[in-house]
Parts: sequence; C-alpha cells; structure tokens
Amino acid sequence: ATYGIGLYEATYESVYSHESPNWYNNAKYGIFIHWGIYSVPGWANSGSKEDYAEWYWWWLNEGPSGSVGVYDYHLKKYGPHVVYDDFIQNFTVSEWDPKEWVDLFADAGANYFVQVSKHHEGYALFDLPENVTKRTSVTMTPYRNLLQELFDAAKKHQPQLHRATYYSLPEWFNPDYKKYGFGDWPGGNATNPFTNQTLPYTGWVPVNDYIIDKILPEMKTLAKMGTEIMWCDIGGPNRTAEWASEWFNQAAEENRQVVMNARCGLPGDFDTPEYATYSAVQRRKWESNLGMDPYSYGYNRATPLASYMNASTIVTSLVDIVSKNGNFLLDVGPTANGTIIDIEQQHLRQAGKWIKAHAEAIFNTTYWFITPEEGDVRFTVSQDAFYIHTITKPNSTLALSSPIPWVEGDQVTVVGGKMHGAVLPSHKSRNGSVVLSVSKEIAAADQYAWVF
Ligand code: FUL
Repeated sequence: ATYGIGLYEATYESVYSHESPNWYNNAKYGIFIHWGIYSVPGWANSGSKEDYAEWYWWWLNEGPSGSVGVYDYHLKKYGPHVVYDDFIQNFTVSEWDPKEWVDLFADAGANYFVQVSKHHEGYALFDLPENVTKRTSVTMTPYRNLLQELFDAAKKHQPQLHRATYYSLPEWFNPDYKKYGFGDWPGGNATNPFTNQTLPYTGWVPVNDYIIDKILPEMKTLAKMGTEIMWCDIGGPNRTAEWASEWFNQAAEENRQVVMNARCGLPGDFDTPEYATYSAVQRRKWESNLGMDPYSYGYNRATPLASYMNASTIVTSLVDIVSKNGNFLLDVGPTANGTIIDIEQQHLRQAGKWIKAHAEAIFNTTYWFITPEEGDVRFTVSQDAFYIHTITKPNSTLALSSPIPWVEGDQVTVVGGKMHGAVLPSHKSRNGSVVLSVSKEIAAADQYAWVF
C-alpha cells in the first residue's frame, strides 16, 4: 500500500504509522474535564485508587456488596426509588459560563483541554442524530450542546488552546452494548438495587449494531466538530482503523494535525498511564492523567478541600512528567451547575503564574536522554538551552553527576522568578560533577521548582 500524509488507509498498519504532532508534543499541559450526570450525586467513599465518583452508577448497581459505599449513601440520601437517570433533570448547568472555564485554562498555563464528551454512563454532551441516540444533553436537560459551546468559547484562546475530547466506547447499561460486553462489563440494562427492577435506558434508540450504528457515527460527529485529540476509553471491539484513517485524512485536508490516544482499541499515538506517572524517561510519547482530587476525576463532595492538589504539586508534577517525555493532563471535576470549585481555580491559577514565568524551560522542550541520578533534579532541552530543574529548594551547592552538556566557560543563569537572569558560578569538580553555587537569594527567589 502507498500512503503518506493525508492518505491514511483503514488498516492497523496505516493508522499505526501516524505519530503525535509537534503541537501536541510541545503543548505539555492540558486540563481534563469529567462532567456529566455523575456530577449530580457527585459522591464516592474515596479513600483509595479507582474509587472514582464518576462511577456512581456502577457502584450503585453493584448493590449492598459494592465496595465504594454508594448503595448505603444513596439509600440514605435519596431513598430506594430515585434511580440514576432521575439525576438527568438535575444536570442543569445553571451557573455555567464556558468563557470562564476557558479563561481559567488559559490562566492556568494549559495549552489544551480534554472534555469528557460521553462517559460510561452513555450520556453525550453533544448533539447526535436521532437514529443514533437521544441520550444527549441536547434532547434532555439541559437541552444544550455543551461540547459545542465549550469549543466555541475556546476560539478566543486559539491557536494556543487546543480542543479535545474524551470518549468512552462502551456504555455500561446500554442494551445494545450487551452483544459486545466483556468480563466485568457484560452490558445490558441496569437494575434498581433496592427493588430489583430492570431500569429503562433513558433516551435509548435501538440500533442494529452498537459499533457500526452507534460508536462510529458518534466518533465521526466528534471529528466533524473539530476535536484535536481523540482520547478514547476502553477500546474493546471497534472500527477505529476505519474511523481514524478518515479522521487523519480529513484533518490533513484542513491543514490540521490531530492525535489519538492508546485507548481506541489500537496502539495510538501516545500512552495514558492512569493516576500514575513513569519513574524514568520514556521514548514513546505519553501523557499522565491525574485528578486534582486525589482519588476521583468526577466531582466528589466527600473529598476534603485540603486534599486537592496544590500549586506546588501541580508544578513539580509538570516538571517531572515533561522531563520524561510526557504531557500532563490534570483533571478537574466541575459540579452539576457548571462551576469549577474555588480551591481548584485558586491552585490552577497559582501554578499558572509559575508555569508562565518558566515557560521557556517547559514548553517547546524535549527530554534529555537520561533520567538524572539526583533524586530532585530534572532536565529539559530546548533549541537554545539545557535546563536544570530542581523540585526541592536547592542547597548552597548543587552537584550534578549525571552526564550533562556543560563545558568550561558555559554560563548558568536563573530562569524565572525574581532573580531571572542572575548568573550562578559553576565548575567541574575533580570527580567530574558539574557543581552550581546557589546563593541564598537565588534559593529564596523562587518556589515550587527552581530552574537554571
Ligand atoms: C478510566 C475511566 O473508567 C475513569 O472513570 C476515567 O474516565 C479514566 C480517565 O479512564 O478508564
């Protein structure tokens, strides 16, 4: 087969030959948004990994033996007759201003956002043809094309801010998914765990084939809307090669470059460790996704405010991830009325100040080929400079035994903060380490991370 840019074919090999584009590799920092019907109850007895609040319906459906406490919580708070789909009418987004969101993302220093367009609950935040589904924010509360509104609002920050979508291929309780259900995810209708009644799937439009008549048109709609990253989830059975080749070709015709994650059922362009980071440099492009909430992507009212990720952790995570060839996708879980809680906003903006002041050492950089031996040190490289980061306050001397491109006569200066541009004396020690002398003023002039 002959294919090249703009000429992808619907085969595994052709789609696999696609690579993450420079804009994505250089963007480094994005905001993940988990927002849907689960934001209405917004609760999980989180205390450990994967007790995600956006899984409320799943936990509820598990019944009294469920592990996350949702059954008891639901019974006490709502009683046995309120079912998950009753929450749809409360997803009012009454306070939502998409312009405020995108301004916040820009202030945070992020270069893209990934909006959950449909999670495992099957409620789509965008418009779809009536023969595909009516389980959308357009045909039900709040009767708005939320994704389109957010995409439109983001235009103000283009080309800086790229627009992207998370998309779950399976839907837990869609009757049409049953045929493709697997393992723990058998598909088929949910039941009310208190009454054992089988629950209708609100907005369901029966289709012949879940993959051809549901997933495919939905993913095509997202492509048409101009999504720049397809952040699939739970690939499973799929027609991704067919879809992605079309999408890549379409983007090329429009002079755009798009990127697909590794969860569409194909290897994709980048890996997505979940609530995790790698400890060493990775050659293949990757993106860490972490919540500001320590255990949940979706809004969880049970989370103590003090445990949300602070500016220091945002910055040090970003530096760490970028130094290893990763991007950082930091998640916020807005409430059902459309607000991003204050504590998240504050910390994002605080971190944003640091990120902007040190932008040259983060964005448009690549990783250095080795993971540094010194625990708190990280390296990035740009066309003009080699950057040394330390994610704890440096002592009076910083000795680097890792191989770095320092030669006699090179000047080391402070990047960012109040002492930006100040020169640090540096020399090579007998044992071959590069030693930087860090004055008290220089150490005191920055916070979160120090860059030279
Ligand atoms: C997972 C999902 O099950 C989580 O709820 C979350 O969306 C995460 C990013 O991907 O597979």
